[in-house]
Amino acid sequence: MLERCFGVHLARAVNGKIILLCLFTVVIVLCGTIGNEKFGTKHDFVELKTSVTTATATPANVPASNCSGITSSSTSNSSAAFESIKLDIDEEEDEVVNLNETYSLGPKVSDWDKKRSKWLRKNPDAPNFIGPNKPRVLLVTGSSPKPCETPFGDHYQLKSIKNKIDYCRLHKIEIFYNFATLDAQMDGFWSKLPLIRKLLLTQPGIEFLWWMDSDAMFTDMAFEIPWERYKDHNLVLHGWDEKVYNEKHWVGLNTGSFLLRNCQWTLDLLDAWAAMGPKGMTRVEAGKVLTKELTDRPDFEADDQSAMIYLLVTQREKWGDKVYLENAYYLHGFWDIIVDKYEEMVEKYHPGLGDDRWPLVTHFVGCKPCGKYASYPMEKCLKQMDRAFNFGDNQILQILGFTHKPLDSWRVKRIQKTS
Ligand SMILES: [Mn+2]
Repeated sequence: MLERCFGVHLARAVNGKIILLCLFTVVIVLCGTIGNEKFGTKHDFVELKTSVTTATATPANVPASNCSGITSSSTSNSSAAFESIKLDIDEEEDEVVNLNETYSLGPKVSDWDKKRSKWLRKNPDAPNFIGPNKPRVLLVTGSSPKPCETPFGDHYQLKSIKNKIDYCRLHKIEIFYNFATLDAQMDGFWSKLPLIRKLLLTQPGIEFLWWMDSDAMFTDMAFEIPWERYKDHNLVLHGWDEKVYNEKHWVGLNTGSFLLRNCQWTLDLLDAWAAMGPKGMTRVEAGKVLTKELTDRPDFEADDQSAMIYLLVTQREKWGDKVYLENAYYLHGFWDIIVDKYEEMVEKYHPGLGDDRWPLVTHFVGCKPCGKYASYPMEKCLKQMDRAFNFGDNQILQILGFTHKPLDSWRVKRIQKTS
């Protein structure tokens, strides 16, 4: 087919390029992501170690899945497939990385607290607290600028954002949905860093920024974050002190859903965190350090979660005081230990608990409905994502007098009045 379009010679050259690119991408994809981020409460940890070791085939993570651009060397000859490859070639040419430059997230900002206070004084109509112990919060999430590689992927992205809109409306949280790659050097799971920094600097009225992966969904619509608990902290992640500081375990905390305070400390942290992010040699070499230093980490390029653990372990005096590792509820909850229990939860408990009885967040680590590689079978992922969505959505539909029943069904039924 290519021959017909371009002539044999050109087609061969293009084919060669494509094959090289595909091979390169397959290596990146395979190395690149492996089942990152996991776990729920402490008692789940041992049980989960097994799934970590088996979940090692793919890009697990996050937002703009830029690493998932090309699929595999067995890509078909269809014109759609060719189009997508062509797009990637164009991008590849644009992204020239200069390894001699020292990477920076942006111009150094050193007086943010002062500037921000001044701004807040000048803008009393946009206060950083909207009630007692109720900070103004911006939830940030996003997905790849390109259409999903699977025909149903975009539908699941839509479900995911609908789910977040519902939670945020109920809890007076603002939302920012990102489609753009702001910094070509910080792609894949690193793309959230430049984005977060920009948003903090352009929205001084925001007190907390809540990052949430597109593969995470709210499953407790009633649970309110215990903001008061974090009044002396600037970063809140799901995790365990012991797992991070003592064991240096690579899934001792999770970066799929976390809270950041808008202040100078956070800008400094982002700078330190970003050091292992720039793609190319930096990220590859940093990955080797992380695998060597962290417990049970598979060998792949540096990821944001491992880098955060490494930063906390190596510079605990500098950052540790302001970091809260939360495990009293599921700021992030690993889906595989949650999804089979939804029916039992409905029987025994009620929304508003946020923990393993009624998880705040169900995070589909290792599922990639938008890409073609995942650590888990696609069918299982989609079924369970539907169930998680419907479990959360039932708490919204109930207000209207409807419910998804059974949980697997997109259909709704009227709730029968028993009284
Ligand atoms: Mn994720």
